[in-house]
Amino acid sequence: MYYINEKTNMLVALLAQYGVKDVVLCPGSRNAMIVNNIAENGNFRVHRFTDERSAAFAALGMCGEDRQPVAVVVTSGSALMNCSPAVVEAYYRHMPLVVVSADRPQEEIGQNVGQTMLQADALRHCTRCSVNLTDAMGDTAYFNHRLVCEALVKSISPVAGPVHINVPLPDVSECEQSDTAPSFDCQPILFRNALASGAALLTSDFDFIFDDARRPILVVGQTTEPLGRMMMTSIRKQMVVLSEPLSDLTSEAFDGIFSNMPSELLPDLVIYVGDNMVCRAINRSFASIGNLKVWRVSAEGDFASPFMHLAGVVRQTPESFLLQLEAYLKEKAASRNNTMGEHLSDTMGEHLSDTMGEECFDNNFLSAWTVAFAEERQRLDEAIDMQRLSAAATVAYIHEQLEDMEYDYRLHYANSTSVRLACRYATGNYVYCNRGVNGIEGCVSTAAGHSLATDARVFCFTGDLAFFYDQNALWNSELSGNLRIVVFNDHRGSIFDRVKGLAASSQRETFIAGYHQADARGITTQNDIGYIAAKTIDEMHLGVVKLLTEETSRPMLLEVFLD
Ligand SMILES: Cc1ncc(C[n+]2csc(CCOP(=O)(O)OP(=O)(O)O)c2C)c(N)n1
Repeated sequence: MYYINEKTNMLVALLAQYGVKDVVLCPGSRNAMIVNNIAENGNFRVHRFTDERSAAFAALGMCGEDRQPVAVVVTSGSALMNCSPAVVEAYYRHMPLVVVSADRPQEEIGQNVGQTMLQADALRHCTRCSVNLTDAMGDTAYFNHRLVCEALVKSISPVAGPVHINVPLPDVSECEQSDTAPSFDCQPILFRNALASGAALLTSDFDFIFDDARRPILVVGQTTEPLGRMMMTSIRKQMVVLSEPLSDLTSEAFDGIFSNMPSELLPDLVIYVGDNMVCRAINRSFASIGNLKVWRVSAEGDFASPFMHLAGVVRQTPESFLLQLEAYLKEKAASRNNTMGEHLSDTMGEHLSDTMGEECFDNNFLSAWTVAFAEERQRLDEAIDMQRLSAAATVAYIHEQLEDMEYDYRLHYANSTSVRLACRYATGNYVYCNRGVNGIEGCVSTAAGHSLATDARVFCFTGDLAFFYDQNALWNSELSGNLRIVVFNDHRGSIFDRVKGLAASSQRETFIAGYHQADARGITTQNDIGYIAAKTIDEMHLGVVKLLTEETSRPMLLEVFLD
């Protein structure tokens, strides 16, 4: 007899798929479903121990034989804590001990229900990974699957050690039973530690990642420094790249493409490197693709995919991975070129090698995206009326003027509308932004700090709320003339004008968008900062030229009034 419980079935399937052979089972009713289904499964060597402390040490002893993960399954309450001496020992001995604890549903914790305690993360100081599955299944199936995969992978890589999987479960009496073994269709998330010495990716690894993908997309999130321009240009010739100026000097604006995404632009494989993306629409759009595979590349080997569908993780730095990817794509294009080259004239051959990605993958995919990028560029450029004062016109005008400046500069864009404008109109540049958690509180201070660390001019573009929030950035006599700030003052957080679902709220302007009547003049006077106000398009043009060209010993600020 088997219990039919999705979390249990998924856990048991993944334990087997990740090669767990030995499991130590401890008595209890909350863990009975897991214990029963593992014992019935036939893929495991099962062992009985009543004392959980002893059980966990026994599992540790089994790990010692070949340093493969061994699981111990305990019930809820103090049973888990009894595993802790063995877990601490395993931590300092780098042994892959997998502790699986059954738990009560969250609403019963701390309610004086018997055999309950706060089990989630109870062992976090002495585990390599500690995960707490959610109570719900359905929509959260992907989430639970990712957590179990992550824990099992981290029991052996990059450094072996104990992990804890806490599994809230219903009462066993509420669970359906069946005589047929549950079949649970789930694949393990693969992990490749390409940062380990001598573990660089091989052609065969890339073949494996690309598998039979026809419509691959490389998504590049924020990076700490700009990626090599030549490398990115070369990759773009072979495959579609979605990136932003927060990582890539060759980025193409793409946000708008997602507002009405045609199905022929949807990928079947996403390779995701870097950190957060500014564009949010991409997450929802890709998450909804049924047969998508996502490969994550990061130096930490994190299991992060805002697009879900995680199929594999490569632990590698973005720059090294991309260099290897570039070489792989070139090699792939060249080998195809060689086979076809015999039948082609030289000129044709050259042309072909430039666009070989189209041949390697789906014929039309790269060209469809090239057209989409071009149309989006045209749409964005046409959307700006350069004769009417707006934040977009100001950003576009500044970037036009900056091209003529001979000095070195750095660009900081604050969170909210400003950084979105950067993704549209600052392409070709590298943009700094506090995108780690998207806070508006320190954007000006970060730019001010940067200006103290470089002789280059540091430009900071910010909305009014982010600016007034962080006005103390300017309360500093050390700042000098290389800091130049542009404040877009529309007297509110105007990003909320565009949030669907807020339009009907009569509290939107006052409480949600933080309406105010302040301007920056007083702050600049108090802090000895040069001040320029622009209320018309002509004033903006003059102000920008002054901001870009005037030599001063103290920072300057241009405030563009937009309402
Ligand atoms: C510390 C912090 N508090 C609140 C928020 C939520 N938030 C996001 S955007 C925004 C409004 C920003 O307004 P503004 O700086 O004027 O930019 P705009 O979009 O109007 O150009 C707020 C309050 C946040 N991101 N960070």
